[in-house]
Amino acid sequence: MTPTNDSEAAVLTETGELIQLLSSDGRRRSAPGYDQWVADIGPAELLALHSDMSVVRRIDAEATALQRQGQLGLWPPLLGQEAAQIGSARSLRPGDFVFSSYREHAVAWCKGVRAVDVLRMWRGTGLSGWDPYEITMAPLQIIIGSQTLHAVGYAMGVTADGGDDVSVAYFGDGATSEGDVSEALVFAASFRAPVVFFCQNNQYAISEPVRVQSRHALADRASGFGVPSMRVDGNDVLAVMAATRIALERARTGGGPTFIEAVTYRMGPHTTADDPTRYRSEDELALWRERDPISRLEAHLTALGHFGESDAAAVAARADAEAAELRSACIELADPEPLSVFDHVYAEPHATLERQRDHYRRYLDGFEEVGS
Ligand SMILES: Cc1ncc(C[n+]2csc(CCOP(=O)(O)OP(=O)(O)O)c2C)c(N)n1
Repeated sequence: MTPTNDSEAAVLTETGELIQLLSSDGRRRSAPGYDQWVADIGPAELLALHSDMSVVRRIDAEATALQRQGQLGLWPPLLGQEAAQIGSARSLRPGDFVFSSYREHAVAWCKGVRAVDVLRMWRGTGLSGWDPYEITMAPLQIIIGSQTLHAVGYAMGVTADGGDDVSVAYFGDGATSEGDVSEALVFAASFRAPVVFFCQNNQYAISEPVRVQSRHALADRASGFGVPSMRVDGNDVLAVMAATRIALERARTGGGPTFIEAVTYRMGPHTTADDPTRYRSEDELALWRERDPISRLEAHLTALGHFGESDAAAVAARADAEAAELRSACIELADPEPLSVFDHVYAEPHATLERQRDHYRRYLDGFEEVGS
C-alpha cells in the first residue's frame, strides 16, 4: 500500500508498494500473497511477539539510562524499530546466521544473547559479548555495511557445504550508500547465495535523511542487481514476519537472495552522543509515534479480546525484572586485564601486535613506578 496522506508521503520514501497486515491503529488488513505466511500466528503467538517487543524496549531504555549515568561509554537506542527486529529475527531457525550492525539488540535477544552480554562492548569490558558460533550471530559491526559482505561469504559457504541454513545481513538505510553493500548484492545475485538483506530504513543515517540519499524507495534498488525485493511496513510485526519468512524460504530452497526494506523510524537519537532535535521536527516524531509498533499490536490484541489489564501488568513486570537484572549485571561486569585487549586480534602470533603489547605493558608499568 502506498502512503495515502500528504504528511505520510513526506516522511516515507517515495514509490514502492508497502506491505502492511496491521494498520497503524491495529486493524488486520489482508495482503494477498502474504496472509498465508502468518496464518499460524494466533493470539498466543501475537502475545509472545508483544512481550518480546515490550521487554526489548524496556532493556533499551535501561541501557540508555545506564549510559546517562556513566556506566556505558555509548548506546545506540533501537526505540521504534522493535517490530522490524523481532518480526524478522523470530522468523529465523537456530542455524540461520546473523550479521548485524550495532543497533540490533532485539535480534540478539531473539538469538538468545543475554542482555548484559550486549552491553559488554559498550561498557568497554569486552571486544564482543558472546561466542558467535554458539549463538549463530557475528559480533556487532560498526563499519557501515561491511557485514553484508560477510553474510554473502558465509551464505556461499553454506551452499558449498550443501546445507540449507540462511545468512541474514541487517543494515540501515545509510548503509545502502556504501560500496560494500553494492558489492555484496552483486556477489549474492551472481552466486544465488542463500542470504537475506534486511534493511531497516529508519529514515536517517545519523542526521542525513534518507530522502536526500535516495530518489527511489531503497527496495527498488535491488532489482538493478537482479535481487528480488519487498518493501514492508517495518512497524508492523506481522508484515515483517511474512516478508522475512518468504525470503528465508526462497533462500533455503535455492532461490537465492532477497532484499527487504523495512520502513520504520528511529524514535530516539542515533546514539546517546547525538541530539536529533537539531535535524528533525517534533511534528515528524509525533507522526511516527502514531505508528508505534507496540501500541499497534496491543490495539489489535485488545480488539481480539486477548489483551487486558492483567496482560499489560504481566508484560510490564517481566520487562522490569529483565531491566533490573540487566542493571545489576552491568554494574558488576569486571574490568578486563588491560593486556587482554590484544588476545583475540589474530589467531596466530603476530610480530607487530607483540610489539604493541610490549609497548603497552611498559606504559602500564610506568604508572606503578610513579606510584611507588
Ligand atoms: C564505513 C563507515 N563510514 C562512516 C561511519 C560513521 N557512521 C556511523 S553510524 C553512521 C550512519 C549509519 O546510518 P544507517 O546505515 O542508516 O544505520 P542506522 O544507524 O540508522 O541504524 C555513520 C555514517 C562508519 N561507522 N563506517
